[in-house]
Amino acid sequence: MRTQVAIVGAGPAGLLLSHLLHLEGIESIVLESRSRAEIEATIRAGVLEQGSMDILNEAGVGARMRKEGALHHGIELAFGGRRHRIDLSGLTGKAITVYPQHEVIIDLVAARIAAGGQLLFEASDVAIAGIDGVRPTVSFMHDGQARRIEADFVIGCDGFHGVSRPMIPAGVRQDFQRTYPFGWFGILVESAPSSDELIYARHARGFALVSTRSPTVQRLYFQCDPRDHVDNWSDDRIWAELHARLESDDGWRLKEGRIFQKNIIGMRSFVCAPMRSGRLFLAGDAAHIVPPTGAKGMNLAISDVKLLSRALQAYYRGGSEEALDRYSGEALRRIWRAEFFSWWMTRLLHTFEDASPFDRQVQLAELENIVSSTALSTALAENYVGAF
Ligand code: RFL
Ligand code: PHB
Repeated sequence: MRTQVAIVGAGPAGLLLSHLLHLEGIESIVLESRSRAEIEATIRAGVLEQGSMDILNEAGVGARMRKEGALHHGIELAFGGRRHRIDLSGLTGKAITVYPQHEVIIDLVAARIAAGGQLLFEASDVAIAGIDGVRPTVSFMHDGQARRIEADFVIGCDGFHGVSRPMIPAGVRQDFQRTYPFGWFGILVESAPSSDELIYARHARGFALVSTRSPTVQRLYFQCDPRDHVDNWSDDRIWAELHARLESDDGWRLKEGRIFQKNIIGMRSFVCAPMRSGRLFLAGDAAHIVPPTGAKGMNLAISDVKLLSRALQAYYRGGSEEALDRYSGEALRRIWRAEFFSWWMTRLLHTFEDASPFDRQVQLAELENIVSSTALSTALAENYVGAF
């Protein structure tokens, strides 16, 4: 098989890149190891920055997001028994949309298929070769047959555990990382929303987050031991923990409902630089990971591929590799700012076992400072909505 751009991975990065290239008349093939049903049902992110919404709208895949997504103009920070609103729109002129990642995936898959795009699901043994030449290849197994794609470029959009990043030689690549000594316990609940806006809560027992998926399904998280098991957490224990962490002086109370999914996720910060080796480019989680506290992961994947699609467009229009040469540096500048914000929000809101009583008081003082200063609230809001 022959194509212009071979894309490994059908997450938000790979699917959107393929669609953006298609809109510019550039041909691509997307290889995905999982089935369509699986990628369309995996519950992950929920928050889209305005810039991400703009990109999805411009790409013509935003109709359902505009209809079913919930526009949020603020978030709340809860600590010391009180909730404090950060007026995202008032402070930045921008908003966020809560629209689940798997719905973005459903919309992108439908758009690719409607446009006659080549999407190969359940591809296994994916191997990339020849990235130092002008005709890199991707070989794989599909429908019991060994297949090979010859392309001009290979784009690794295969997430943190994919096969692309290890292709960048160790001598060239620098990995920056930090793992956190806690994880998030996430649940999906059948109930009406407890709050009109997301609540990020700092409590002596640990962090908690009240998010939403739809008018009838809610997404809640609480800080936990990353080695813990969901089986250790009965529904009653989960509700008791969430009520304790979200206790409030003003009579507000979290709504309970039927819990129909429980999972534990680890937390890490990670950046690989450069995001390129020869004709191989990385985008999204394949190159960088943020802890979910800043809600940045899917947004970074979207902004990476926007940049990369423009660079590929410049190449195919005029043959110049200049924009491709600038891709890694330009993407990394934005990525590091999001890495900073996600690390900072994580540090601000979580309980650290080794924190001294002094550290805990300073953490509370920092939160007090943020909610009582327009300058500091604005800085948080600008980072949260991605106003840079
Ligand atoms: P993905 O989504 O991981 O997609 C990679 C795809 O590649 C496939 N793959 C392969 N295919 C072929 N061959 C191989 N060898 C392959 N290896 C892997 C995989 O099956 C998969 O389909 O990466 P992508 O596209 O870069 O997108 C990144 C986002 O998914 C991720 O950053 C976000 O989900 C992170 N995230 C959040 N981001 C936000 O912007 N806002 C949020 O509110 C938010 N909340 C979250 C999150 C991530 C979470 N988890 C589970 C880590 C909340 C959670 C709980
Ligand atoms: C989510 O709804 O899954 C979500 C929202 C905000 C975050 C992380 C995850 O910071």
